[in-house]
Amino acid sequence: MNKAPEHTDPVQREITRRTIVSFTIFFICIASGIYLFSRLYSEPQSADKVQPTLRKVLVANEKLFSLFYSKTRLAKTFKKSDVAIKARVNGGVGMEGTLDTVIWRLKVVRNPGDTLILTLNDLKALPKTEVVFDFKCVEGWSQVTYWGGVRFSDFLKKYNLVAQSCKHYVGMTTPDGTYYVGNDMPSMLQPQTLLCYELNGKPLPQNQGYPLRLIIPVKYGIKHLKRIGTMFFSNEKPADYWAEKGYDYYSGL
Ligand SMILES: Nc1nc2c(c(=O)[nH]1)N[C@H]1C(S)=C(S)[C@@H](COP(=O)(O)O)O[C@H]1N2
Ligand SMILES: [Mo]
Repeated sequence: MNKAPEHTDPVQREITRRTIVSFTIFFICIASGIYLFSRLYSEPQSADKVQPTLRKVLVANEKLFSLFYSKTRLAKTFKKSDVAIKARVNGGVGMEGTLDTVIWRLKVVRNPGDTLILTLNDLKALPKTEVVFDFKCVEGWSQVTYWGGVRFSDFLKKYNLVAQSCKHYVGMTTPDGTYYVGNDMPSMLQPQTLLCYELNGKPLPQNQGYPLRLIIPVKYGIKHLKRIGTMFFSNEKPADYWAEKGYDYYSGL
């Protein structure tokens, strides 16, 4: 009689064939996903606490993004009316106690054994630049904030730090040396990067880096070192607090 017409119906046969193919592909994808995931997570972590494969991806990203990086590309700026009423405070490493500008000095290591020593007034004597931008923390929050200080590139020019500006990196540490960051020179020379001494037109609060902090809008918050003590220049990547804990060294936006 009319038995099993689906075996001979070409449409039905095609549907069956496609269903089998789809499920096979589906299971292959799931299986390879599980395989790759377990391989990645069983990789021994290297000294920087990241699996070597993930580190390779971060390094590749960094190379790719630095190809497109331009010193003239600006971070998006905002109007002062967009500024958050209360600037959030985050991260207190190297911020113990209060700091007095009677004793504080900025130490600029021009070369090993040759350190320029500056007061806050020396920096305030330079032209002031302001920036209102969206400050982003890797923890997942962001806030429009308003900062003022000396453009890093103006500072280098004023103090004739020409040879230093040819180095690949700038390192900074808090006076007690417990928080430290390294930033690449192209990002430091970007015109919105400030040696910053003001928040909302007033001196920085102690917990936000008084008397001097870095503001570098092309980077995540981890790179904006608060309470600068010492600054130095080098062709090797300076030590970096969060990079040592596995975060991306570049941390660009
Ligand atoms: N000295 C010092 N600077 C620091 C940190 C820190 O712990 N110590 N934390 C960083 C992080 S993770 C962020 S998000 C910003 C926060 O700056 P804010 O307190 O002005 O919001 O400071 C950065 N600079
Ligand atoms: Mo952060």
